[in-house]
Amino acid sequence: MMHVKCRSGLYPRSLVQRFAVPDSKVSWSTEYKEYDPPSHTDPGIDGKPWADPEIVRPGFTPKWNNIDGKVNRKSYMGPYKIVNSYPLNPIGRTGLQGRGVLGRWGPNHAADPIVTRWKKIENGANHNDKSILQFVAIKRRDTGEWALPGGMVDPGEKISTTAIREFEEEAMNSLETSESEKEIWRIKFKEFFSTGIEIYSGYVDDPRNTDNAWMETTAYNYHDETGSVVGSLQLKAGDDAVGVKWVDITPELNLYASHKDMVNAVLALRCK
Ligand code: RP5
Repeated sequence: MMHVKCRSGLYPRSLVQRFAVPDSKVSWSTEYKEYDPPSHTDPGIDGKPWADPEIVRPGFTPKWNNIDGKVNRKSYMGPYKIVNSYPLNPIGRTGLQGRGVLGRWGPNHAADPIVTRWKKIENGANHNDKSILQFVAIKRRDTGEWALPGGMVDPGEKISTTAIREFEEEAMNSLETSESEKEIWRIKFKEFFSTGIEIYSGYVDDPRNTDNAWMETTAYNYHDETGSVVGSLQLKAGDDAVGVKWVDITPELNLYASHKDMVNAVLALRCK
């Protein structure tokens, strides 16, 4: 995987321009004497409970490449290097130092649910068209792009729990749903969400990545073969999502970060 979306233009939520890194200079093993990226850490993350302090802060002794209390500082990409006290992006240069808007130095772990069904053909017979696989996409509030309804793993949280929680928050608006309604969902979807298949685990080409902080995810596929479980669900955008819909998986699809690669992996699994 090469940096594409985390190597171009202005850094999100800022006026900071990334240092332009050509394809041939992304790898740290390629010498690049002129490399002089700006440093940026969004002031908005300062003091947030989900964010690390500055690296040089007395008393901050992160256990790099380890499980650090409830924070997982291990990378799926193998051991990352620490250079001058700072973790180094395992894929290479991004044109920006610091943490940007990410909370953790080093890997920031997320989980992504890829909920799929066959497209419904409503011609009276109401059957499924098994040549077209659909997945639930949300429209992100920050970039306006369509994306998987994923989110950050809470400290100590089981990753598959994050994937399901995020689906409920972003695609079903669980944060504004009554407890009694949620209890009905839990019974209805318990079995469905226990059948997830891990599709991907690793680095994400996320526009928020920097040389010292980056996104990693585990993506799970939950497939509704008959379309009768979540396939018939009323979707409702919530939390950080401003839209939600079933989307056909086609070659033209354009998604946030490297989500298209994960969706394509599900397509390959289901359409073989
Ligand atoms: C992506 O950012 C992950 O794949 C996941 O979809 C998402 C998590 O960040 P937030 O949606 O919580 O901002 O890299």
